[in-house]
Amino acid sequence: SATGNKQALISLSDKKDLALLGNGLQELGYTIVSTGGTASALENAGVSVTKVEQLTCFPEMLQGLRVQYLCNGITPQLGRMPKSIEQGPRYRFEPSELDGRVKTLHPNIHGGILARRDQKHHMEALNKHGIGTFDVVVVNLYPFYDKVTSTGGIVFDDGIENIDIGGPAMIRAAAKNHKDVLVVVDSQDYPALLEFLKGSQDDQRFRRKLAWKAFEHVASYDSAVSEWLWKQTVGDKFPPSLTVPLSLKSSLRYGENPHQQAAFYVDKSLSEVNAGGIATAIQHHGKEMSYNNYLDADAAWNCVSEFRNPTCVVVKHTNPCGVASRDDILEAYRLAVKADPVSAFGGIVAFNIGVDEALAKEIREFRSPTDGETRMFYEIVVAPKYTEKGLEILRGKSKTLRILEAKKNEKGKLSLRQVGGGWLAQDSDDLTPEDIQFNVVSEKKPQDNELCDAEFAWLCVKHVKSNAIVIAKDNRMLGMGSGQPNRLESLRIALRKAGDEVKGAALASDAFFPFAWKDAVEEACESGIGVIAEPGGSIRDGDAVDCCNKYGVSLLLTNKLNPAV
Ligand code: 93A
Repeated sequence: SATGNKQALISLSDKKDLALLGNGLQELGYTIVSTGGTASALENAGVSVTKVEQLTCFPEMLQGLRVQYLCNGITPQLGRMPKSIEQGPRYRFEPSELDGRVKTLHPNIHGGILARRDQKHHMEALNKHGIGTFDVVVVNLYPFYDKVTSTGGIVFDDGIENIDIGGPAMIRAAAKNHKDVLVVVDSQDYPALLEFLKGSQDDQRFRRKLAWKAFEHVASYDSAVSEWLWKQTVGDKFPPSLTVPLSLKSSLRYGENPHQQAAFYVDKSLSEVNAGGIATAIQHHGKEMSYNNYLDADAAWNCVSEFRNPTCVVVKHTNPCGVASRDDILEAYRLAVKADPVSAFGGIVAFNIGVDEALAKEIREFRSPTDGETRMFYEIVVAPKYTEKGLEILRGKSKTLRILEAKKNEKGKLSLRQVGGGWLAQDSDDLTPEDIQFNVVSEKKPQDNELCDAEFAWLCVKHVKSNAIVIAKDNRMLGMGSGQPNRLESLRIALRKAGDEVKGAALASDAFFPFAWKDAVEEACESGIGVIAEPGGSIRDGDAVDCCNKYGVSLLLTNKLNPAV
């Protein structure tokens, strides 16, 4: 640098661990250059700073004056300042959070980042203009994603103001010149950075990895901006913009089969505040998660999250094979396993409430209902939380048992599926029982408890692979049939599993009964099913109604039909 000191450029919106970084760099003899807010925060932490303005000989400029509107005196909203307004009960000024669109966009900054240290004429140019080099650049960006997804949303102008321009420019410049400039965008990398600077060895791999991460940070930022702008253009209408920002979470040992390589990517939304779902689950114990483990855990977590009452779901090969809701979660757990103890063995157990000592003991001790002797064995337990004691007991169950703590999935996420050469996209299926109006089309009207059973079976069948049939009663699954190429076969499997308990139970089917209606609906009625719930929409619906009338069975149609039918 001009002073001969090593220089670090720091400009951060998220000031987490800034004191650690600033003090660490200062101790190592770095001169620290910073933008307004970061400089103040550093000074407060006792670090001496040079302001960018001192280098650029320009004030940070093009400030956005902002104002807080008090609409109806209650709802505060942020926006640009309307012309000629007085501060008063309706409008209150807010100190500007974003100081200036042009702060670091200057040759004295970018020259110092981009100059090639091995090019004589580059260094001569810097000397001529009195520009010092930067060895370290630490930047994170305006919290665009948090702002535009914050509850209530934000006004358009505020979204625009939150698009960071100078930050990405510095990150890109430093990442391009990573051979000589260390670029850091994640506070988790501060300790590694300081360690590296303390050492005497250079390591281009370390630098490249930081540069890779930097470009990834900027790319997902730009995706978030472009998606938001697309939404501002078309509203929430389909099709959405598909620049889903993904980041590598981990390499997996193998894929679906041992000869396939595999990795796991997370839907990265720059903020992890709301991020839920299996991708962000914390693993407290057990063997490394495999590709199939993730699929199964996801299926179990998605299904159990549907229910409001304390519920246990057991999944095997991505299908729920046992589901039960009870006030007493211990009982729910036992009933869920009992639905199909053979499949439950080696399966995934998910709860929608916390696992405490009593539940953990039950999971540890419960013996297979098949022989009454063997302790049940599971691959994974998933729950929203665990007590200390609960965790300790589960850890003691087996070394391998994967214990996951998951947060609820975000609603309204896109569901994507790969096909050869492309991707299919659809809205996620977020319908709740309240969204569904069962339409009674049979002579027999269902009793309240039958209606509850039908709703329960309906929530389960959504998570069973098609062709899907679920039989349920008294808030528990009695049997299910899945994945058969014909519905009748799925029905027979479900009936067989339900056994004698089928009398008066509810049956849900994930699609209408087509031509085989006679066999399927008739077999269900003959077996003693009390109520059938299905989407309807077959040209033979009338036949299904007649059949149910003949047996005195209630038939409910959800009428969630393809608009083209
Ligand atoms: O407004 S900008 O697009 N223009 C700039 O020149 C600029 N320089 C840094 N945004 C700019 N920044 C951003 O300011 C950084 O990316 C960082 O997120 C933030 C830090 O501001 P402060 O230090 O004032 O809190």
